[in-house]
Amino acid sequence: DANGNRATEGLRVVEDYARFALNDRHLAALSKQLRHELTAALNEIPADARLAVRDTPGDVGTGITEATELQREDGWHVATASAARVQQALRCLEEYSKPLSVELATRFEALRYRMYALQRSLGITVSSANRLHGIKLYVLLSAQQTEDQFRDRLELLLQAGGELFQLRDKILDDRQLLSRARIMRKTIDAFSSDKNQRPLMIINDRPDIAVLSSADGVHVGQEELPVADTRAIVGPKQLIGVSTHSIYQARQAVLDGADYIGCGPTFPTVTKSFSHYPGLEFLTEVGAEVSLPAFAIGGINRQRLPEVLETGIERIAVSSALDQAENLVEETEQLLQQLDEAIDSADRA
Ligand code: TZP
Repeated sequence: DANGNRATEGLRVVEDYARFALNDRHLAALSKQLRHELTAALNEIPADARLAVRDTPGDVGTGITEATELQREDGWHVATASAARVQQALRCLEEYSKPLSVELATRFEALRYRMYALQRSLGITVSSANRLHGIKLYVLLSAQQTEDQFRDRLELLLQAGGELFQLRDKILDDRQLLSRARIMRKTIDAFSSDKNQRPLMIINDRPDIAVLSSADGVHVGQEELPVADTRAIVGPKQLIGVSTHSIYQARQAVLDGADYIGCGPTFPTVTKSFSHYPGLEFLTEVGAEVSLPAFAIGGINRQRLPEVLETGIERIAVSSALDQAENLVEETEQLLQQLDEAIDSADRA
């Protein structure tokens, strides 16, 4: 009875964090589903039997408190402590159910595993929001030019305020790609020596190149390595981004441990051909239920940006808009300004 209360109450605290602090409908729904399934499992033990053994005034544990139980820095620490308590309570339920029913113990065990996954998704959502805080423009760079031209272009983009760059080139051979990635690392480091403040560098598709070039992350598509295998290569610190083309893929990426998602293609684009365009409707779905950083991608330019922002997605990834720009710096600055203004007016509203 005590552990049933502990676990369901703790789950409600976690759910409220997802719902009210993160505005994350997906994670709030998963918390609620878990809470309801836990209640169903607890109902295997009749409610009157549970109430009959309840003796809160006589419980020797209610008076045992540690000072640290009352110290919580912020809402996130409250949610984390609750998530840990839910796991502990589920473990107690599992162990003490064993003499009663192995089947019930197994149900509690399965719920505990789901709680671990939920805790991870919540943790990554919070840490990614911090790591990508304020980053609204994600620039995809191909590297067909000479090394000097590539470096010059990146320098211009950095001066224009670019904050996140992805090296994406499907034509260069491995050695050329690695060499461009290392140039990218050096150019960004020369621009900003503060490791915690410098613009981020992501490598498309290739965790090996991301490691060898000390990139800040790697981006994978639905047909590339899964997140868990990518993580095994790049280690715990690098960001992992995942391309998603439907709300199901977006939800799955959150559960798989992605640090951010790309969502598209939004509009037809010259950069890549697709048979299906999930478009603005998909962005609206993501905006309504996923709080993990999400970048709209595909055919986005200054003219189309307002439609994208109306979906609730505040971040974009662009390639051709800048490739086709007459003035690269001006175009980048204008895009950044448009994104800033939209977020400022949303904040005011
Ligand atoms: N995935 C969907 S669209 C795209 C990728 C990699 C390319 C970028 O689109 P655009 O139109 O060049 O900005």
